[in-house]
Amino acid sequence: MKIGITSYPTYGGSGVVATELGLELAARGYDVHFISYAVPVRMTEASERIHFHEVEVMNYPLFDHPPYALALASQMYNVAANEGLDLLHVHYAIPHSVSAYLARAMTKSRRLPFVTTLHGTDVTLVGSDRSYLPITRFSIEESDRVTAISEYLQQVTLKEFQIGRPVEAIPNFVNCDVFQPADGRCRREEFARDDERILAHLSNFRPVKRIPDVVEIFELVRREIPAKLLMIGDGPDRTIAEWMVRDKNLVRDVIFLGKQSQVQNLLNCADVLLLPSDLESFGLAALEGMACGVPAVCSRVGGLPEVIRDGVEGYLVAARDVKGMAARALEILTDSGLRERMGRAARERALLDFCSTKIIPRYEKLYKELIESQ
Ligand code: GMT
Repeated sequence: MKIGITSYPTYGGSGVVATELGLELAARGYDVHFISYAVPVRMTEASERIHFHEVEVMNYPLFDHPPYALALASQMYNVAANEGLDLLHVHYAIPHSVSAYLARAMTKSRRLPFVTTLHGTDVTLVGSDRSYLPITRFSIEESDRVTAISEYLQQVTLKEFQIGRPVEAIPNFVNCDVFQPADGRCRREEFARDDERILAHLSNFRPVKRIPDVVEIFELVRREIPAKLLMIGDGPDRTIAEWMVRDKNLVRDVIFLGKQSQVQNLLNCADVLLLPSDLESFGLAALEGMACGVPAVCSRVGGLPEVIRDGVEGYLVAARDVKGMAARALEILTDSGLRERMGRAARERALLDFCSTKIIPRYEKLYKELIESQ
């Protein structure tokens, strides 16, 4: 089967999920064609079954805003025709599902079906903005199949977005062989002394991630115990975080690591992961930490309760309750028995419910049904 995959290639969960899906499918014998404006961040493997087709956007003085959605639709159409794609699978509705809709309409010789996977802000934020709402709703309604990455997002899409068609919840996944507790893969001594605990945060540092809260939680923890904070990722709120760290005299204790592709090697060093977001439709970082046996302290928002159960694989605390999150992090960090129990539970839950071996077959089934129904 030949599958075209489109996502944002930048540092963000939807791009990571789309790329990992492509790599997993290629490993299972599918021919995967990534179609985007840049090579996706986690596309670190090369093989004869993994192809990349760049979308080039022509710039012209008349265009204040280069028409990326149209360039993407043209490239989808070209790749589908030249490579004989069986289907397109787009991640993040805006503008990818609109481009796929156009590519399908342009393909006259046969039907080129497309699947849209919703990731969160395409529905909760961007899609519900008045200017994008009608086109987003339209392209979701017109998709041949629609999936959402959590039950929470499935319900939001159906109810608040008033989508009158089935939306299947297929949770995000992680490769449990790549993400696993592995002694020695991260050299703790590079970041902390033996008596120091390590907290980690992993995101694209957008305002929704509450980066200042991460620093404040760490400050409260640091007042009580020796500790280090690993800040993995980059984005708009890195500057404010760096300023806060200087202002709070924490420069020696907070390490900004920037965008990393092998995040598992760093998560292996962490004793606890902080994810205090205002909203997460899923919270892929929490799952990646879980698979590495790292408990998380997260906000009780969106789809996070589907990933982390309060008191089992970590703790859920009301969003913006910095003191509450610091207290929960301290509980984990000061009780090695609890930390080990939660870490084991996290790994077990990842193995049981979220490994790629469990989730990829659901996408394969969906593709097969879709092709058979054409
Ligand atoms: O959070 C973002 O930066 C946007 C989006 C993305 O494109 O990365 O993230 C969403 O998709 C991830 C992967 O499915 C989920 O793990 C995130 O929870 C979700 N973000 C939000 O809902 C805010």
